[in-house]
Amino acid sequence: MSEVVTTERVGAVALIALDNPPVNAASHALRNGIQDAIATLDADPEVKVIAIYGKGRTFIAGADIREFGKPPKEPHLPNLCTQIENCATPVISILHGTTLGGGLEVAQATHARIGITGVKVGLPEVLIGIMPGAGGTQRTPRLTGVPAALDMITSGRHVPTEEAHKIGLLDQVVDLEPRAAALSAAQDVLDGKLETRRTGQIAVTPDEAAITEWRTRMAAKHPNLISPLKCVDGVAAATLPIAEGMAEERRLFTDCMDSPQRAGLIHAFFAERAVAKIPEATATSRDIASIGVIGGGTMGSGIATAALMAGLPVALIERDQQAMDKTAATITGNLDGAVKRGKMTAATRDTILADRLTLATDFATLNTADLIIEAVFEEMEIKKEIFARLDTIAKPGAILASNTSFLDIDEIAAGTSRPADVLGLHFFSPAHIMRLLEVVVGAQTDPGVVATGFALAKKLRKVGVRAEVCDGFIGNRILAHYRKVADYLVMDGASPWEVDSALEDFGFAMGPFAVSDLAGLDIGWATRKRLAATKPPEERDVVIADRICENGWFGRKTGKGYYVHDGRDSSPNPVVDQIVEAERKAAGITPRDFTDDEIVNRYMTAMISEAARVIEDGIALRPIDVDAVYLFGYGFPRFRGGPLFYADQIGAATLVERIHTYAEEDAHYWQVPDILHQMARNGTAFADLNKES
Ligand code: 3H9
Repeated sequence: MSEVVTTERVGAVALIALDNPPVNAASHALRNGIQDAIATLDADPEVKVIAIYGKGRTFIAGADIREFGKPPKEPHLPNLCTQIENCATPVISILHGTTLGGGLEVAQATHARIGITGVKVGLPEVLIGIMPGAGGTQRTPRLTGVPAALDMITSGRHVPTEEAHKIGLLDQVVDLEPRAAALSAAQDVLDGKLETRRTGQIAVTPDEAAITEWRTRMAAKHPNLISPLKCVDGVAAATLPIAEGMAEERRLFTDCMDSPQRAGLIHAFFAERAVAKIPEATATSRDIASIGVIGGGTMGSGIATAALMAGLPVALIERDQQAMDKTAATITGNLDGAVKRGKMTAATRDTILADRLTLATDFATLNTADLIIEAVFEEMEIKKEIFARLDTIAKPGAILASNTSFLDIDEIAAGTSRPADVLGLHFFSPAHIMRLLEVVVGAQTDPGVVATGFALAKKLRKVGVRAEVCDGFIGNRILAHYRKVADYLVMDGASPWEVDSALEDFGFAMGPFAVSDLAGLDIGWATRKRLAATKPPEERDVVIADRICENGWFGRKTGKGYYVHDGRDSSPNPVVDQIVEAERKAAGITPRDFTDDEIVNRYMTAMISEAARVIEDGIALRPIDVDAVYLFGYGFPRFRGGPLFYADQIGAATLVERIHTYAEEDAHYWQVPDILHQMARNGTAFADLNKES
């Protein structure tokens, strides 16, 4: 008997129970166990119905993703599904939890599906760079029709119970425990009350118009991805007899599996989960039942909105009535947006605003808050003053957090009598939407406080990533370094729009100059002024952005920056060409051409170099943490897995070679990080460092 699959006989009914925690993934052991159980039970003349159900939190949540990329072991899932469908004895399945991917495909191959109230079903393969590969593209349209199948398979969305029943994926919905549901439904089959049928024998009504429409939609929505179109091709093959359609699905599925996009997207899936594995994970976290926020600007309002949406009461402190009114309007606007996006009802928004949000000017309002997040200007002196005041009013055990994006948390903590209760919680704008939360751990931060930061991230449905103290922590420190290379490329001959377009083709939603225009050029201008005195003399001077700012052009908010903005349309600002030309002339540079590959290679090599130093300095726990920061906070293309996953695709030796070549032009900027040298020498990769912890 298999350890993960057990069988049980109750009269003429045979039950197959799956027990492969945590999510009953269809691992080799599980597939083997089901294959043996079905073969044995089908051969037993006394068994009249077979019912498969899952123990634990879910029926099968899909193929075991950890097995991808390794040599596949028999029985393969599509063959197992065919074996189930062809079984002479009726087989039914009981679906609960999240029945996804290969799990739904197994269920579709059974002869009837019973959903337990609350079950969500879906085919999320497209989200990890593949497509359903065990009959999902063939059997779904047979059960739901072509348009519903295309919607599910190309979006990967989790379909709720009622809808799944309505579109034909579930035959019955019951409110029972899985084993009891299995026995009850099996009895219904015996009593002729539940019809069983082979899905593969159902005819599909062809719908060429839907196929064409989805092809166009997917090509427009995901220009860089291969799997969404493969999903459509798979569904298009469902009008073939089942065996032929399955063969076509296999061919398309293999193309996806062989693509580097699959590896990148699966790395991103695991990155989201790996970052929670921190040294403080076992520390006892503190209860957070109420939150205080200081400052109602864009960040403070966004943080308050995120907390309110997660069900937490928030007290927000502003300077005066006018500022409070502005904050109230911003938070209301944020919540209106959530209503528009279908994230909450208008009634919930009204309740939140009436019952959960308190606006005040008096710091004493925060004396009952469990966690207070300061979100004011990035000025050390102002922050210190606020923390000193908080120290006098916050209740014992309250956590004091700063939303600083680069300042020294230890210096802020040192100004209080309770440095162990202080940490950094660096949110990303807009804070109620962006998923990243850097949890910045100071030298004296209590492990329980760190664990609470991660618990908060989870409650806010964010991805918490542990960072140690340095200027800019993980994300902004790396950004401050590689962003310079975009300016160097422009000084040396590329135009800002060539740089943007090359990086957008690589997969970034926006290029660096378009991002600068969006963020506001005045922000970078102020930072450059602040850091001017600390700039090493060897560092190249690029003042193009300063010259643009001197015209009063700060990007989108002033209508002009690198681009001229007209509503949603942007076109290159011709004056920028003149500024660039003048600056090149002043620096004695003869411009040269850069190919898209050259632009991407320099930009990515710069990003990887600083990311490597962040690992070297212990600012991030592992390379996968840096990947998560970039995936969830900086718009890094998910299908590329993150900067250090991408670095491994290039290889340390090639990166070292590239840096040496670039250093011939600028030896100050282009220096090989020690860790990269070592990897090149030892033939190791960043992935090896992920395994070590
Ligand atoms: C597929 O089925 C292909 C077929 O069409 C064809 C094949 C031929 N495999 O997310 P959680 C781990 S492709 C291995 O924290 P939740 C996860 O890493 C697959 N491991 O819990 C974590 O491990 P750890 C299609 C998996 O309650 C632990 O389980 N299916 C898998 O927030 C708990 O996960 C999918 O893409 C897996 N398939 O969410 C579903 N799934 O504790 C992917 C999870 O060590 N999974 N783990 O960090 C999910 O969407 C969510 O995990 C789920 C649970 C909704 C199931």
